[in-house]
Amino acid sequence: MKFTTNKLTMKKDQPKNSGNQKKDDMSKNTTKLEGAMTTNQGLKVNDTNNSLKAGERGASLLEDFILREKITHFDHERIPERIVHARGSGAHGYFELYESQEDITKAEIFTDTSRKTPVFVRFSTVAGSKGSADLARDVRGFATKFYTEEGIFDLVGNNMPIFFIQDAMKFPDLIHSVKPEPHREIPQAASAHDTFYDFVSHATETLHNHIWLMSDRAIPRSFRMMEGFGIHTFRMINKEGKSHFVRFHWKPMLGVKSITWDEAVKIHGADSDFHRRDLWNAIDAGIYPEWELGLQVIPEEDEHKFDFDLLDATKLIPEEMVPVKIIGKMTLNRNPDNFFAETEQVAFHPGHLVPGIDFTNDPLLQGRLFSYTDTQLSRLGSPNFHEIPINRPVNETHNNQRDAHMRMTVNKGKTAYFPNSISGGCPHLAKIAQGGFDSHEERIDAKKVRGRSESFSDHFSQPALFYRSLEEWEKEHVAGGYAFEIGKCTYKHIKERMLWLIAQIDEDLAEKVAKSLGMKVPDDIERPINQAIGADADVEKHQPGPKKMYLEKSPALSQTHLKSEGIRSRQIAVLVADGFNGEQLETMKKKLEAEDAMVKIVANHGGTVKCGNDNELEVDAALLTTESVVFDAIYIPGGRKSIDALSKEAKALKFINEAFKHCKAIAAYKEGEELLDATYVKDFKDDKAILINEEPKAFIDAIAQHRNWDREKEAAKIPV
Ligand code: HDD
Repeated sequence: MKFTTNKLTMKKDQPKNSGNQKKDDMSKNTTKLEGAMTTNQGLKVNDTNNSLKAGERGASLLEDFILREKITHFDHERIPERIVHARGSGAHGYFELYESQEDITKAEIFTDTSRKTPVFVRFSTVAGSKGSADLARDVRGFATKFYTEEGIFDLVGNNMPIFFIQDAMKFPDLIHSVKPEPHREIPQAASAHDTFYDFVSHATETLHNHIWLMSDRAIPRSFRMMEGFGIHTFRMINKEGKSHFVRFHWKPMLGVKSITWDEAVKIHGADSDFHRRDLWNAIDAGIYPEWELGLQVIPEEDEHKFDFDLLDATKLIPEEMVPVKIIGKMTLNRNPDNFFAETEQVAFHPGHLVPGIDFTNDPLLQGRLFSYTDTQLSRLGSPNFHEIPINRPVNETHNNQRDAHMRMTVNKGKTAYFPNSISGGCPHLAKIAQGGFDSHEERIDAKKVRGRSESFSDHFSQPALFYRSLEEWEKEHVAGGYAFEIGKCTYKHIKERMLWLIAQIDEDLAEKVAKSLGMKVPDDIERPINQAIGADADVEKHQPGPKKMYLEKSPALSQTHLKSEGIRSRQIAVLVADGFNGEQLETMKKKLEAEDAMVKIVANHGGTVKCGNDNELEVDAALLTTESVVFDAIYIPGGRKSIDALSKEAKALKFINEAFKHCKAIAAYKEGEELLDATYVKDFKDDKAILINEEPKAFIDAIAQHRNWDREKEAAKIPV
């Protein structure tokens, strides 16, 4: 009898040698939807709709193993979500090195320019559950898995260059305070509540990351428009064994762009998957997001030359003091085939390293090195999580670890120990010259203490530097962020303490926030705050001293000064009704699409919409199903009938008013101007991002500016 293999489970999805080692590796486990349906045991199934019964109306039979298999599998389909960073979106891509960095590292990904190293990146929010909305005010995770030929290297960072706390010991407290309050599980994916501010106001080391959280960095326009940071100081080790301190930076080619808080609130309802969809759609359309990788390199001998401690993860190293050296580029060019298999099961770990990269003694990093493997044991259920295809290295692994839940590898041979003679000594040890990892030798001569270095004590200079470095519009947003969040707290003493702490960062800022809250900035607060909290020693030690002024400003901290590239992938709504001017639309559309913008037809109804000469166009979104907050700009072509119809549609007017309020570019042509006259825009026609009867180039330039923040104060008065 001839044996046939089952197509569904055995068919390899991708050919070998696609040019991407990880894609080829994943193909071993990737299936296509074809062939006959079978049970998990390979038995062909001919009815998946009806259970086995005693008579058609009779009781179901326990014997029905097909029903039992289907339901049992379904019952167990969920795994625990990540304790933090539960909500995330991933994509595949590759990293290319511009120039060898052999002076500082022996890592092959950073020395061999001929390599195209596969990567998988997962972006995330921190506080919310897996199903929470994308536009929460939150830090964003930016975790990159490099599948190098020397093993996995994970850069598990965030979109802000610093962290809330200095020692991993405090991480559970930080996270418990920001997560929904335990008695009633409210609020979801939001830091604006009592317990978080109780913690922040008593742990002043949080204030730096916290002011970033109040800034626009916490409400990005897109994952593709965020920076990424490794945060900790790492080490790089070269062939000679010399160590340099290094901080990692990802710089997005599309620039760093954010939205307003009012938009964030509305996007929650309009499209709670906004960031996930945006990433997927851009990659699907071939507009691949790109980041350059940069390094801040500090020679070991300069370790103590700074006004802060390089081991303190709540401090950034201003780029003006140590420039970021750009060394390569990452491109994300492939969406996952299966969310669960890839984005959910991917397991990052700051301790996944390759030779040439090593840790420092940063106490936050040191604690992380324990936490990440530990969490995978409960989340993925077994120490074999490294065998899951998305986590598997592209190079072969050999060791004597065996068995445990869900072991996939069939380890041949009689021995599972080292040293052995029976298996010829294999797996044998790798010599350092042949790529074996060795930890950097560091002299440590110290007493065993449970404590923190005095050099970590300054909690106020850097939040102040950040605030000073922002442009006026960014400062306004920070003040608005504080006012919203503290305004949601219900304890007066927590609000007062926050105001007092903000005043230690910047008095004007505290005054602004206090005014919005209808409160006064207190002259002082009681110290120690409360004998009962047991944090007195800590609190006493970290009272604000004179702020250090190592830089007046760091321009690199403001979004305004970061590199930005045209209007690629920007979403432009063309607002029309039947009878619009097709030629005007075509002219504008061609120009926008030539710049890789994504043009969407938004009409007052679904289906198709007719232009003046009766040609029909597919509608991308009816006004009924969309909101202006999901677009970057609006174009209104002329056409008498179209403009007359839209002028009568309340939703069309709201669409324009809201886009205007959010400082977006709006262009109108011929009769289109009359639609603007029916909105609040009529009083702002000389605004630089309101373009009436202008060439497409002027519109493109205005979109490239992202927003016209100059109008924000006035536009904020618009009641939409
Ligand atoms: Fe963490 C996940 C980033 C401190 C413990 N962390 C996690 C993820 C990111 C970060 C991006 C999501 C990875 C993914 O997409 O799967 N974490 C950071 C950064 C930190 C940091 C930039 C400070 C600089 N983390 C930190 C500390 C601890 C943890 C101090 C514990 C002591 N982090 C975890 C974790 C998670 C995690 C509980 C949850 C899911 C996971 O690891 O795989 O172990």
